[in-house]
Amino acid sequence: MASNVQSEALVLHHLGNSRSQRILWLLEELEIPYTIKAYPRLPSGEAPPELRAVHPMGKSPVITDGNVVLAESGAIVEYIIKKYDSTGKLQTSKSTAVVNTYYTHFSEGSLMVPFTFKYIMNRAPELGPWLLRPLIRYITNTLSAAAADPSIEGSLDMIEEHLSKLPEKTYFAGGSNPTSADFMMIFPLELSIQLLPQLVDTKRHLKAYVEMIHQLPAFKRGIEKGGSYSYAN
Ligand SMILES: N[C@@H](CCC(=O)N[C@@H](CS)C(=O)NCC(=O)O)C(=O)O
Repeated sequence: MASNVQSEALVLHHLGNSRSQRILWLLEELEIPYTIKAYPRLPSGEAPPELRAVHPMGKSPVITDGNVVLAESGAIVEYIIKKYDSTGKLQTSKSTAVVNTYYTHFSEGSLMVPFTFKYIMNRAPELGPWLLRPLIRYITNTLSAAAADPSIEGSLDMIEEHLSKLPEKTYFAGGSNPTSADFMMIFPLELSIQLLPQLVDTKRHLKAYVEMIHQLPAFKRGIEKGGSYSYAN
């Protein structure tokens, strides 16, 4: 084991095809002991009520670690690195720290916001009366394309420019090791490739970055342990 910190009590409360995959990759990078408690999604795709018993938000990821119960993938990533990265392999340097902080928080604070809007718009028709569903679908598709896609496109343009300035095969913050920004950014970049391929098509640095992460042994082990994850094909 790479760490001598006691972490037997660390449990990842996991949903397939979710942001929880970020935490699996991180835990595999650190090679610390942990347990996965997997929850099946409801037929609607929502998290089952059992997750609410772990944390009031009822979403994944959540970790329990001794007395600590922590939700929010960004908070979890920062907590785990702070507590368990005893060899310093996931730390930033002075020159990469600010960029790392920015992208660690940009991921959920900005980039995931329009994706969440798209997800809600996509689900809205099935919640409406059957007869009106085609009309609702038309409206939600229009809103999704008009309100969310331009925002995602702007973010992806910024990311492509950022990555294009980094030497090849470096991580998001510009160093030679992954840092919290990588664990946070991979998920929305995978979503972009899967859901909006037309926006990513010409972004070769972004695609090369995602491909580099997908080839990492720790990332692959995380995929094997997590069960279902359809964003890394
Ligand atoms: N901002 C939160 C979002 C958590 C979240 O929305 N998780 C989704 C999976 S990616 C979830 O649990 N969805 C099921 C549901 O909302 O019922 C984070 O970064 O952890």
